[in-house]
Amino acid sequence: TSRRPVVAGNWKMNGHLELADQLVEKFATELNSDAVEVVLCPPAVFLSDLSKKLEQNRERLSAVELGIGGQNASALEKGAHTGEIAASMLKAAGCEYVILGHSERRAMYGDTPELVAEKFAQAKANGLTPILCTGESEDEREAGKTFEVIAQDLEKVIECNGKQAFDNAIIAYEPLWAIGTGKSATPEQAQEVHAFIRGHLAKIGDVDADTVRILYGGSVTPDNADELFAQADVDGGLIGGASLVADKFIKLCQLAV
Ligand code: G2H
Repeated sequence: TSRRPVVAGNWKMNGHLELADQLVEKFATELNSDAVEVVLCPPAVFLSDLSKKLEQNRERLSAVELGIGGQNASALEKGAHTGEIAASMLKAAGCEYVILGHSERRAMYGDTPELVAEKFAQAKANGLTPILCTGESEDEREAGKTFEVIAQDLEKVIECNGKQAFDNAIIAYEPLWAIGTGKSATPEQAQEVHAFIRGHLAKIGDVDADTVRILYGGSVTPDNADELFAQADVDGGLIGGASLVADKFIKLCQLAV
């Protein structure tokens, strides 16, 4: 099976529209390939402007498969929820994707496996492709619980969304100890977990697990990406820090081709 790789930039609470200008310029002149799906996930307030920018440059970017995504979405449809953003609003702002359950949200903003599964449902209902993040902490890895933790995240999503939940979804494996630490997982460590995820999906879901893209995230840089992306079950990356530097991000997109 050939899975088109995905390289997604998670800007987190960083970046500015000038970065988007730099990226558009680079994509137009240095990528010229639709063999990789590129996703930009800036802070939500930039989404509409970014979407317009891409539209204005549609001709120049015609060879590139480029989309935008949110970094989070509400588990609810609408209503009195100050500060929240509905999946339908992300869609209206031009998003095709949304990152869900990033470990920073799980650690600091109350994203439990159940809540993430409900967000996933809202994303799906509004035509967004969820990029579901999952991964173990250092303690969990040392206690031999890596697979258990990840299995629980996947199972909750299926419990809440049905066995076909992952038919149009992306998974990002992000070991917590590798996030923003400069200490990436080794290619072997990543491959082992990615293979587990694919196998587990095949077991608990009713989708062709061979078609599901599984990204690696956690301190990916142009220096370590080549080997990570070369692993059989690694279908690209979710990039934090390096997505904020246009030169590095474009390099990562090229490496994924
Ligand atoms: C992991 C990753 C992007 P970084 O959170 O989601 O960030 O590449 O900075 O480790």
